Amino acid sequence: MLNEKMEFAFNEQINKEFYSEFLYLAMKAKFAEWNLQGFVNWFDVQVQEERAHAFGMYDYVLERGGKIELMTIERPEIEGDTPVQIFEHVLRHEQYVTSRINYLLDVAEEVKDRAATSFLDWYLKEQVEEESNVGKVLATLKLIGDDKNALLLMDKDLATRVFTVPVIG
Ligand code: OFO
Repeated sequence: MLNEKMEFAFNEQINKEFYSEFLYLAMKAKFAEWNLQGFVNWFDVQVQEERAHAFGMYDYVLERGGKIELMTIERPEIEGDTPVQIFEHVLRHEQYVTSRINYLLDVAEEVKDRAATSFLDWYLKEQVEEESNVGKVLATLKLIGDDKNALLLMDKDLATRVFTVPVIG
């Protein structure tokens, strides 16, 4: 059985993972407008990952005998209007998500839910990977600056990213 505070924290985080899916869907459309199809693919993989993160927690709450309370998903607002600014926003967003996973881990510790701690460790490792991936894309974008040919080469490279169903927990 899940402690009430832990259950609420999981439900909030499920909402934030779905919000991440929405945010990246909005960003995907922005890159589609610019016809940067490799970036579109990158965001498409990101969208699928966020959905998997949300469902991972959803299934876990049910597995623990908890109650799912779905919350309203906020309208996504993209901060910025250039690839660099958008990836700066992605990085800020992922750093925020990392802080939220740390909060869930704090709650798990507070209510002495070791099973939840062990489950959430997967999310913490995933956040390290998320921040690192986004950081690399951002660094490359900053490096290429206004060079359109380099941007197109990068776009080609991002087209190769594939989604693999994560084994969560
Ligand atoms: Fe779910 O990791 Fe990004 O937000």
